[in-house]
Amino acid sequence: MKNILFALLFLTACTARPQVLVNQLGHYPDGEKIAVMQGSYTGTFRIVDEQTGETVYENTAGETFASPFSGKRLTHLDFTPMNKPGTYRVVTENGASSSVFSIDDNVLAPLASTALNAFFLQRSQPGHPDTSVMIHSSAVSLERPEGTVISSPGGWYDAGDYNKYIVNASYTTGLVLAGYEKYPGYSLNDGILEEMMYNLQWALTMQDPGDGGVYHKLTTPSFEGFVKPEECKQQRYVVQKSVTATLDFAASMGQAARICRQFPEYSQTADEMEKAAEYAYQWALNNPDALYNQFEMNKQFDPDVSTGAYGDRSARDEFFWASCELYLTTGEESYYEKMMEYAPESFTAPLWGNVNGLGYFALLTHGKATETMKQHLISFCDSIALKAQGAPYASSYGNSERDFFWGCLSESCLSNAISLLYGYALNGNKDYLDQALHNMDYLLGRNPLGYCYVTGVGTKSPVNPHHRLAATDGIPGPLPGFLVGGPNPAKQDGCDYPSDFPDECYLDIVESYASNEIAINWNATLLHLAVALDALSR
Ligand code: 9MR
Ligand code: 9MR
Repeated sequence: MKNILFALLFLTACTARPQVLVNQLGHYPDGEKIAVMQGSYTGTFRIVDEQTGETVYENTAGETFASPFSGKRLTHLDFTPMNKPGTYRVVTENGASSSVFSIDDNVLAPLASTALNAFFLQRSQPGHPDTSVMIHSSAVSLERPEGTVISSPGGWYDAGDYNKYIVNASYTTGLVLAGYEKYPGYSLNDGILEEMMYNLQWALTMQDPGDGGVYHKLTTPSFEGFVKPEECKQQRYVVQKSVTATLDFAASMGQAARICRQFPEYSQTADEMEKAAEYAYQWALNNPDALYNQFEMNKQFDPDVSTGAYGDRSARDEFFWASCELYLTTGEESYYEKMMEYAPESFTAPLWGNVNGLGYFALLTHGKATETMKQHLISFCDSIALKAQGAPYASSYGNSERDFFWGCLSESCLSNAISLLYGYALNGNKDYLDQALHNMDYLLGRNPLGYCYVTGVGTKSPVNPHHRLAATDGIPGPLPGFLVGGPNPAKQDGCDYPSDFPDECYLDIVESYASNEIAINWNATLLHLAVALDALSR
């Protein structure tokens, strides 16, 4: 009894103690290294070697800041000069301590590997052969009347659900292969290309051979329950050809064709992809207004479809991205003209619903960006870098309410970081690289909840993501290597969140699809950024 009491007292003491928040993977030897201690603190801190127990670095605490949301105080502990490889912990005079982390030349390499492997794990399963998929009434053509059965096997599931969506899939392969082209020779590149090709092969089956248009998605009418793939019973359909899906397809196929062209064993595939891309682009030119609007579609066609919409109100950015990729692949003037016609007014970090950034990336990598486009990117990077000043969690991300929404960790935190690295390649401003690393630090643990938001990575990471594959595989715990959506004050899932602060609206329960789902596009940003930082920091 006495022992139990003591243990209880000890536990209470532990939980009451302030935490030192760190990137739970760690840092590159030459990078900036900042830990964030909860509370105001003016004492000293030490870096303790986990193996020997020796203190290898000591310094006094830095500045204290306040969270713009909760008002909580946070103190920076900067140990940038400590650059000896090893495993360490941050310990303060008053007994606070961090989790263990590394300083290592390859510190993000395992993250890149696990993020890539996640795509393999996300491949559609034998329970979904997709060899008898029906043409939905919204997708009929002369050669393919309603109820025609087509085969569309393979590819990854989109996310926590089992459907396959062209807009998001094309964005995903496009962003990952942008990294492939930008960091040639990276150790994982062969595996990356192979995995992206796996999904692109599926995407090819989503093109209507009769006219070049691309079905928006392959889906059940409504989401399946949390059941295993082989227990799913609903008919699967391909739904309405849309201009956004068709252009995203054209862009990513055009890009993949260019990459495949370098390998003799892929030369036939390259031909096939280039042809498919140009055919799709032609369809888009003839159907510029075929936007996907699920609500309107359901008024006209049956059965109603209520799964992920990936809808859009404009295809300008898709026209831009596709024109960029096809110009680079074919060299044809007509694509150049369209690219200039659709060139945006400013740079925005890429996300599934706005793919302008992918056009910039392609042009930059191939030395074809205009001076205006370069200026757009640099002003974007400068505006991001500015946000890091006085940031409580020492990152440009996470200081504004607008930073928190469905999928924000990918679509803001990581997408901004990736964009900063294109800026870094352009003008060599080291602050951009530092800020990209700081966003990664935020993602991997230096944040209000102390979560490392990637499954299977770090000391405290999500274990109950909204992920049907993981939840029904009979094995406790998540599948590894997946980034979750992250804090989202909109709480569309109606779950009972313990906090209303935007940066704390995160819940590690299966039901929380608005904060704890996984998705291929989110993993694309994780993989691209991990590869980029690893390639640049060695
Ligand atoms: O599981 C679905 C997830 O993949 C979607 O992102 C989310 C929003 O569209 O919807 C989830 O499905 C939920 C449905 O929308 C409402 N009923 C509960 C479902 C989750 O079990
Ligand atoms: O990532 C999508 C996010 O931007 C939207 O706000 C959200 C609601 O429409 O849908 C997200 O995408 C989901 C898709 O619709 C269905 N599969 C799961 C995706 C991730 O939650």
